Amino acid sequence: MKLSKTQFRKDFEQSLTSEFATDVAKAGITETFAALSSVVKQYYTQIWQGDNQYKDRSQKKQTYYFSIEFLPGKMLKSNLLNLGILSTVREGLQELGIDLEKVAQVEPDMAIGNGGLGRLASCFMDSAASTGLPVNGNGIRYRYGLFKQKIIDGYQVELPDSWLNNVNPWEVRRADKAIEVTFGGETWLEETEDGRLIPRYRNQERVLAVPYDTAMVGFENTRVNNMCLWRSEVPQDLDVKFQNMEYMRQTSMLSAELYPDDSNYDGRLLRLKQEYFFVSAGLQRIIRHYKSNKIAPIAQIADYIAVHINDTHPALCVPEFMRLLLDENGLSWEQAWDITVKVMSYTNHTILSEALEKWPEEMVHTLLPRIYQIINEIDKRRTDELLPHVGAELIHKTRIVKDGQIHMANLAIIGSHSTNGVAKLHSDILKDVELHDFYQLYPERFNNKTNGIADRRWLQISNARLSKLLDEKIGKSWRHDLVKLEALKDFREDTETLKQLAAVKLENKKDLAALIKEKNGIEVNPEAIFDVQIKRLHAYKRQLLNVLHILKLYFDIKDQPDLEMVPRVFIFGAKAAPGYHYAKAIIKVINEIAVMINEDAVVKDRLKLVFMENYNVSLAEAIIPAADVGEQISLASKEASGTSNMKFMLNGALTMATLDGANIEIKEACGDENIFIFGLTKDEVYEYYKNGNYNARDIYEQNPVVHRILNAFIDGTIPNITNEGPEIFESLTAFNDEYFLLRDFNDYVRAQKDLENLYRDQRAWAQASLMNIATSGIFSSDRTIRQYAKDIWFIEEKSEEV
Ligand code: CJB
Repeated sequence: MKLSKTQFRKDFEQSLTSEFATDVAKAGITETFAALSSVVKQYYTQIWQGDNQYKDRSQKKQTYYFSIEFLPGKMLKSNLLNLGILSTVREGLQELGIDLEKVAQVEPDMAIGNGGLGRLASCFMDSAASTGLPVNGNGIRYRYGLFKQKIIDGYQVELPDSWLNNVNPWEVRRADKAIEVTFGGETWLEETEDGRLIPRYRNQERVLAVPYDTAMVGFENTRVNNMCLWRSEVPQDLDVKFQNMEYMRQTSMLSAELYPDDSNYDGRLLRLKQEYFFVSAGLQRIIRHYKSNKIAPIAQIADYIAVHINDTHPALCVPEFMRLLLDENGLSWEQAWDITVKVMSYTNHTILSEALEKWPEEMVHTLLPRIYQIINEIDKRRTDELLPHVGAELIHKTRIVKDGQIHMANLAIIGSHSTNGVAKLHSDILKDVELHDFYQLYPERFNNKTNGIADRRWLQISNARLSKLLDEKIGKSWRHDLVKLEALKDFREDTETLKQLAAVKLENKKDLAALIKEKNGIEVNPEAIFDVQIKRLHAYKRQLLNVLHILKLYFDIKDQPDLEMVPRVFIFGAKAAPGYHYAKAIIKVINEIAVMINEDAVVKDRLKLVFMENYNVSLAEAIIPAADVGEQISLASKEASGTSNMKFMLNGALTMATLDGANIEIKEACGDENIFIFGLTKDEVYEYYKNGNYNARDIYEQNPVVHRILNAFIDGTIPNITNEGPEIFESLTAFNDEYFLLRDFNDYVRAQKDLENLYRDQRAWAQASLMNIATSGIFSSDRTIRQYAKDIWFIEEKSEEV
């Protein structure tokens, strides 16, 4: 949009006056943020309304992305950038003596997601709007988002994230569009006069779902999509017999809290209720909109909408959509099923068995009686249909209802036309191993969509220095099409550019060093290698392997106090699920090792270990631009894709990686010489599984380096880990090291040595860094979302002329 500084200042000052009865001189920082965000919202509401009208008028097919998590982070700068007014507003505020960066800090992170899955959903929201694709989010407006992590005495302590305390400036409550969702009670089928069976209900629990819409503003275009988040409330006309505090409590609990488990199935009734709550409300709203717009008869709805099931959490979309078509719109089973499969598509994000959702039949039966009937009917009809053609064993293996449980992945695959993995390797594993039975039955449904990242946030906003340098070198076209970064390759031999790149990195490292000093009180040397592992704490991600290597370096120094090495700062950021004991033990151990190393005078500047508390999107934005190395060291086959790996690459960090997830595609893109690869391959891991011949204890006994490092966990070398030390020691020795850390240790040390050697050659390092940036274009989520649009959803981009 077009905006002059004068106009902006006028709008902003007016907002301070009219909304807060104050002025620039007197306004506090919270008021300043509120006034500014209110102005920004006014700027985009017209575009939003216009785009809504365009969507209604053009009646083009739209996608609804159902996700139980979103992780947008802060939105102020992102909205300013996408509206094309970031620098105007920055300068306008400057003239008023206000620092935009300080104001932006006030906004709480919108953290209604746990990690990669939620962040991907938000990258997709940004990319869909920015590419002009009509994709709308559908989720839950949790009152409390992901917990805030405090580190106290080295331990993780969880505090509530009451992000809505100061109201959320971006959302619009749409009370008029509230929808009722029902649970429990009894249901039976009654025959109508024309011979149809329709369900009757009694004693149901009624909940009101109120939508809160948030604009997803496209980058310098006229597209604004919607992220609809549902809040649970008590229906106003509730029967008096239900009007009690317990009912109120139960109802508000539905959207009270995000489950803090990442890649882990919890199995609690409230979670199942949450799943049905946002699925039912979302689908009802879609159908209501479709009908009120008189788009076409309901039987044609598959030509106008696509519904995406992001992981299995919204898999109830399948039976709920069936229910709405059958019971509320009078379609036949065959018609309804045909439409449902056409409308639905599903993404699998993990092969970890502990993440596979399986709900006890009894629970589903009691909570969702009609849905339970429909699921059973789907399962029965499919079995009957396949039986003449397929062996009973294959049918059994792929059944939705078996062993007293409802298998949600099976439901999502059977009830949709597309199942995709999130990186090539992961999609292959789905086809060949994890979902092979389904692949045999429905090969045409399986496809890959390698993840991507919203490069606007992860480069333009978070790394202004690098963005500016790129503009100077290759022009600005990369801002609209990330693949244009390829042009940077021409500067690979240009000493000036390499020096400038290194200078940008150094400045970013100085900023991060200042932040570390402020938050952790630790002085780090910006000339050291900044080696970073930031992600959820999970055994398969192997933060512990990184720790073992750090201990090796520490003992090397202790053994040879004059050892010459490139100084390193190891930086961690990670939250552990509150109930994940082992992960919390690792956090404690990292913090105790940090004290041990950072306070050891012998170490001097050579080694520093920093655990940054409360890792979230905003912290990632501060850390990634300053990283020299990104650690992506999961056991091969376990990390479906990873997305921080792409963010590091885009910001010129080199990757230390196993051949897992999207690391493989990163390696293919940047070239073998610009990445550090180590460890078992996926096939080697499977070979061990097959033969059962891995023996971690042997490695501990036979490798003196490993022996000494592991002993440090139990012999008092690392202080204050009386409980955690033995737990970790035993996981690696007595319990045979589930994620093969000891097997990969030597090769990891070797790769780390290679990395150090390359860093000694600053020119070669800068060249490798440049090649990473230049080849990162394919990891834009603009590319990913376009592939979903073309191959799965069959939706079109809005052309700007309309
Ligand atoms: N993932 O964040 C989650 N939570 C889950 O429950 C399952 C998977 C992650 O999804 C990301 C987005 O696809 C992947 O990049 C990541 O590998 C996966 O662990």
